[in-house]
Amino acid sequence: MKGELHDAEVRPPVAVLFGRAGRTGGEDVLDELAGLAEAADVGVAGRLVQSLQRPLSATYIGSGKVEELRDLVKACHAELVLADVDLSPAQARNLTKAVGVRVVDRSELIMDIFARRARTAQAKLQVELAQLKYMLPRLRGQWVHLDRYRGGGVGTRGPGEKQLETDRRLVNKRIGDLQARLEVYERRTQLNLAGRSSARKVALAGYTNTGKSTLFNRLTGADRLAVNRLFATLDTRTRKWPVPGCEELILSDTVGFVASLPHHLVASFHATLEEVVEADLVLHIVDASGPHVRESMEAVMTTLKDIGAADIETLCVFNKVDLIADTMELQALLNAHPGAVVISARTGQGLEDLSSRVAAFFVSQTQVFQITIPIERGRALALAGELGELISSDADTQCVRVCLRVEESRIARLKAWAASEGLLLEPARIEDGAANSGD
Ligand SMILES: Nc1nc2c(ncn2[C@@H]2O[C@H](COP(=O)(O)OP(=O)(O)OP(=O)(O)O)[C@@H](O)[C@H]2O)c(=O)[nH]1
Ligand SMILES: [Mg+2]
Repeated sequence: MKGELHDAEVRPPVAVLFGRAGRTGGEDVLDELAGLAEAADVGVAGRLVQSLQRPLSATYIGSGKVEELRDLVKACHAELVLADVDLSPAQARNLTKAVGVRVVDRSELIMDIFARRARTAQAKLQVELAQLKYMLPRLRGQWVHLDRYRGGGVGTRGPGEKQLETDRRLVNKRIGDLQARLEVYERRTQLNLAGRSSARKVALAGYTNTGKSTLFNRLTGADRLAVNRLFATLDTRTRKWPVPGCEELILSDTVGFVASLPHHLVASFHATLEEVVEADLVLHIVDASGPHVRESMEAVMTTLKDIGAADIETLCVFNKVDLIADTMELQALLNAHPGAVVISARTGQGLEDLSSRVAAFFVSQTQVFQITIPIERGRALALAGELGELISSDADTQCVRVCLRVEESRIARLKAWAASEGLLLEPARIEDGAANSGD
């Protein structure tokens, strides 16, 4: 089974977009869904929004609205409905029956896009796993899902009744299979991360299309795909990022987030997102020129929490400032996020500032110590150098005094070692005063 759903012989289907009205009640609440539709190669023929207090358990929307939706679908000759909500299996089934064309919910659409974009073997397996888990409770009478899954595009092909034969048991077996294969990748990722334990790890995270890959390319000299479309990146890439004053720093570019990212998808992409979870510092890249800055930032925070990265130090980075004409708007953003850095990955504006902020962060995570080592203890001297970065040394006829910059995570080890060797270890200040409080 493959994740790639594109079929050259099938012309792109057209859809009616449906969603719940936001506070303004305008159709612009569907703009993001339209972007997602475009990413899935689906044309948009019409839009319908409804203000709805509480969804109905049977059809999500009331019978009057169902009729309106059906009429709009007919009038636009639409072949499917894309709903900007998550539907229960029963709701999707009932709505599909009532409207007369397939009703695809937000989760399914996002998984479809991921399936199209997945290029690496791991990403393909991850998407397939998410799709199967999503499909499992929907198998009953849901030949359309199987059909789509088998390569029919988003609701473009006729049903294949015999696909009903694919039953729970087979799907479950396949899920087990995929999980086993993905575990191999997971172990590999763990090994890679362990092997890089001495390097400082910075991860780019943020809403889709905010410029993470563009920034990654600029900072590391890579040539990742960076294009104006949703979910351009689905795998993780890591490269050295040369930052003055910061030894061995590696940067990861990874998959973008979106509001209500399907739960199964987040779970499946666990290994890919591991780079974020394992990072020492997350750069939260925000498209400051976008229309819904606050909402998308919240969605990113939620996802970071979901993947267990909520406690990682995060630096907010407002990108695409070259597109902002209204300085008041930018100022308002900065007032709301005082520590943020303002950049343009396109023009390069602010990148030096970003580097120095990152370097300063890592310096703040270290302390400087002075160790006094008797001159004849050459081996101890060499070992000290392995526990931290040597800043200076000063010798007389008896002793060598070395100043070491030590990461917080290694301080306990350094102290234990010095005690066991009977060496004098003291907090130190360094001349330029940049690093250490000395207490
Ligand atoms: N004007 C402007 N455009 C930018 C800037 N940074 C990125 N872009 C554009 O924004 C679009 C998305 O850029 P990407 O780097 O692919 O975004 P991404 O965050 O990696 O997207 P995903 O991989 O989909 O999550 C591309 O068309 C970029 O050229 C910027 O600073 N200014
Ligand atoms: Mg990208």
